[in-house]
Amino acid sequence: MSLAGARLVSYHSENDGAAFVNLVALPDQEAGAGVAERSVAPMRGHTDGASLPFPSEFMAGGEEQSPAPDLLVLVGLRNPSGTMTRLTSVSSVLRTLTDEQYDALQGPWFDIKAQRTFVNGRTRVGAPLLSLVEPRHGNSMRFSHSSVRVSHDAPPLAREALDAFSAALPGLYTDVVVGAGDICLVHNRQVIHGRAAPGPGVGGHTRWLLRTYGWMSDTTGNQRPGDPAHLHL
Ligand SMILES: O=C(O)CCC(=O)C(=O)O
Ligand SMILES: [Fe+2]
Repeated sequence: MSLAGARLVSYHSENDGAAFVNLVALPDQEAGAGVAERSVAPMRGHTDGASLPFPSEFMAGGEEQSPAPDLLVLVGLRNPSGTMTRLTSVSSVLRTLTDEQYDALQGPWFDIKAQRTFVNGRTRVGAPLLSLVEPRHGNSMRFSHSSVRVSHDAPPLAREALDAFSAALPGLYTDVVVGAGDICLVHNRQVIHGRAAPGPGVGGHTRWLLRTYGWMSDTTGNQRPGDPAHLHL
């Protein structure tokens, strides 16, 4: 993390603030059918914590929750079947859009539901998906196929832009196998990530990654007094 100029961050509202989370196939009996099913399913492209503020929004004040992670860190423990992590740069997707679509993604036209793993997560309403004003972060995107909808008062161009962005993604991924001992750092605003299906089976030799998040040095969040340095609201 420090080689990347970053520090570890976790959120009270996700996994009880755990700094490291197991991405591993979960058994029905322990996790419940829905969670168990998702743990072995493919994930379409997204950024993590998409409903959380951009750093610029947090700095402007009035935000309860801390900014979304700058970095997603995947640590491979085992991946014998070579399940692929799928990555594409936001800029390569944006290049396929018209200027009007690109502008529309920066408008307050989108509602973003909280990621399932965040408890009591609020929907962000009437917000942009693309920000060009994040310090040191260039084109900054938040996105999820399932959690982003156009707001009711959005112009047709907003839907067109969202549809175009979503449709361009599948053709642009680079597949990376995060194997045992690999550490994959993903810029969570400049890169869209997803994965192929880890496939059936629990335990034994099935895929197991650890996931953690990072912030770059100039990103700040909301802390409770007495909490460990990495833990934020
Ligand atoms: O399993 C993976 O490779 C990625 C999982 C992921 O993106 C997530 O849990 O948000
Ligand atoms: Fe993710």
